[in-house]
This record gives sequence, structure tokens and C-alpha cells, in this order.
Amino acid sequence: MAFKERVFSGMQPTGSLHLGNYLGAMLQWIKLQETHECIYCVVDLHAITVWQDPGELKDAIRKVTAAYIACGLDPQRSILFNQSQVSEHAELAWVFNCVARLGWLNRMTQFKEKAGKDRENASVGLYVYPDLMAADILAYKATHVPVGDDQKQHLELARDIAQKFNNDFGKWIEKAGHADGLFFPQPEPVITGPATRVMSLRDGTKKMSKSEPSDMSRINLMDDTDAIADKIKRAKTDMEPAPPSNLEELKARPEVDNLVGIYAALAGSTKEEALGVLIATAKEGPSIFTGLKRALTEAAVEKLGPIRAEIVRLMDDPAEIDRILADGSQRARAIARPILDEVKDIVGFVRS
Ligand code: AQP
Repeated sequence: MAFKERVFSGMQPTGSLHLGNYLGAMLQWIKLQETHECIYCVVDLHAITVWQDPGELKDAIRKVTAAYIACGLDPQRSILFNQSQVSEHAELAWVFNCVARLGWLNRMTQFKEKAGKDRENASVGLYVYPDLMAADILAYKATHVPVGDDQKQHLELARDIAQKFNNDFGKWIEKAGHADGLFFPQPEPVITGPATRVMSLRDGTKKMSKSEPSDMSRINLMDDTDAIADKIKRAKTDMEPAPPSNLEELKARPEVDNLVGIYAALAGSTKEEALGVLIATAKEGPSIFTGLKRALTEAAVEKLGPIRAEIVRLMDDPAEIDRILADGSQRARAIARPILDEVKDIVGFVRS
């Protein structure tokens, strides 16, 4: 069966969005609006898998929504909403908790990284996070999921869950009128561009993240010109006396590779062209990275300045943001409800 092409993705309101979220996911989200029906969610149920201050969470949900719109998501064309207002996500996640296998979840590297050494103290929600993510996507039978590279493994799990559900309930899926026995599609990851994994400015081996304690490790969409300039100026590089002369050499120098990748994504060029800027400016001094850092600062300020101003303007009217989320939730539920009703019939629940 050919499933209708539909895009779903989300971000957690666990702090202010950063350049990694913007370049890794948001740029694709914006582009996909031109060609697809898109559903973009503020995943607040995911956020509480680690402790969130309730007083700050509401504000963070509105800020992420404002950031979505300021970056270029159109609430008329796309569906924008927060996850907790559409209970179908949580309902389907429970069914998927019963479809997914412990062994599958045990392999998830994000849980291992986030739980760290204190595993026994991690929430159960953090452990079953990938089941909820599969439910987010499949509650809409979404076929395409634009994400950063770090979400690849979770997407593979969503595909496994879709397949196992189709296999386990094949007979009942057919009885429900799906002659080919396929109820859920296999959602495709959309991971493209020169910055699918933006790394920390302080450590080229760790991804840029909202929850990293050092604010110097990331550029936030809310950072002003001075903060952006300061963070890029202090961004870690290396002690090599010359710039890498080709992409192969660049790969072996993670911090430099990261800055070149970020510059390429912001300037809309290839990584090779961005490396060309580093090579061409390396003699300017005082450091071989001064020219690239200057160009990178200019590009970041040019791109993020207007976004920041628009977030501030939108946050002036929280009631309007709540209205957009309420409207988006209604439209999202109109798609998810009938899918969930069918899931209940297939699984064997009685419903009135
Ligand atoms: N560093 C990154 N580079 C590229 N893409 C990234 N994404 C996140 N960090 C990077 C992508 O942004 C989308 C939303 O991510 P999220 O908010 O759901 O959570 P996350 O992946 O766990 O991101 P953070 O910033 O690291 O949040 P915390 O610190 O709260 O866990 C996803 O598509 C993600 O791939």
C-alpha cells in the first residue's frame, strides 16, 4: 500500500534552542513545508523524562513555539502544537511499550549517555523515550522524519516497531480492511546538509546540546551579537600550525571540522568551499583560524539576529502562542484520533 507522504518531527522544550537544532533539523523542516503536509510538535512529554521545573516548562514550551515560527514555520500551512495536548501520543506509546522488546531498548545509546553512571536513578520515561517517539510519528502514519544525525538509532527503532506491529497483528489488520496487512508505514529519516551533527564549541567530540551545563558550548537562537562573537572567538580549535589542505585532513581535526561545517551550513555553501575560506584567510593572523571565525561570526549574526528579534516580538503575546498551539492540537488530533481508533480495534479493545 502506498502511504500518503506526511512529515513529522519535534523538539524538546528543555531550554533555549541552539544552532545544532537549527542547522541539524529546522532548516529541513522549513524546506519540507514547500512540498509536504508537515506536523511539527513541541515534545513536552519527552521533556519531563528528566526533571523540568514546572514554572519554567510552560515558558519553554511557548519559547520553542515562538522559535519555530521565527525560524520560518508557518502555523497556517503546517500543524504546530505541543504533544501533551494530543493524548493519542501517550495512548499509542503504551501499545508500543507492549510491542517493543527490552533488548531493543537496551541498545539505545542516547539512554546510556543521558542516564550515565546513575542508571538506577534514571526515570522509566527516559528508558521508554524511543517508544513514545515512535508513537509521535506513527500516530500520524508519517512517512518522513527530518532529524539530526543523533536521532538515527531512534528512527530505526520506530521502523522496527512499525514492522513488528504489522507482523503481530497482520490477520486483524487485514480484517480491518487493509488487504496487504500493512497498517503502519516504515518512516524514513531525512538527515541531510553539511551540519547534521553540530558539535560542542568546547569539545569537538560531543554534540552541541541544550542540557550541557556550559553555555559556552553552544550558540543559542536567543544569543545577542556580543554573545555570538564571544563564543565563536573562544571556540576550541587546535595547535596545528597550518589549516587542513583537504576534506580528508579536516576529518581528523574535529573542532576545526565542526567550525567549517557550521560555516558551510550558515553560508549555504559546501564544506569544501568553507574549507577554502579557512585556507584563504589562514595567513591573516594572529591565529590561522581568525579569518574563519570572523566570517563565521558574521554569518551567524546575519542569520540569527532576525530570528532572535522575532522570538522576542512573539513572546510579547503569549496568549496568541497558546491560541496557535490550541489550533494545531485540534488539527493534529483530527488526524491521529481515527488512526488510534483503528489501532484499538486491531489490538482487540472494546470501544463505544
Ligand atoms: N548538535 C546537534 N546537531 C544536529 N542536530 C541536532 N539536534 C539536536 N542537537 C543537534 C536535532 O534537533 C532536533 C531536536 O532535538 P531535541 O530537542 O529533541 O533533543 P536532543 O536531540 O536531545 O537535543 P539537545 O539539544 O541535545 O537537547 P537535550 O540537551 O535536552 O537532550 C532533533 O532532530 C535532533 O536530532
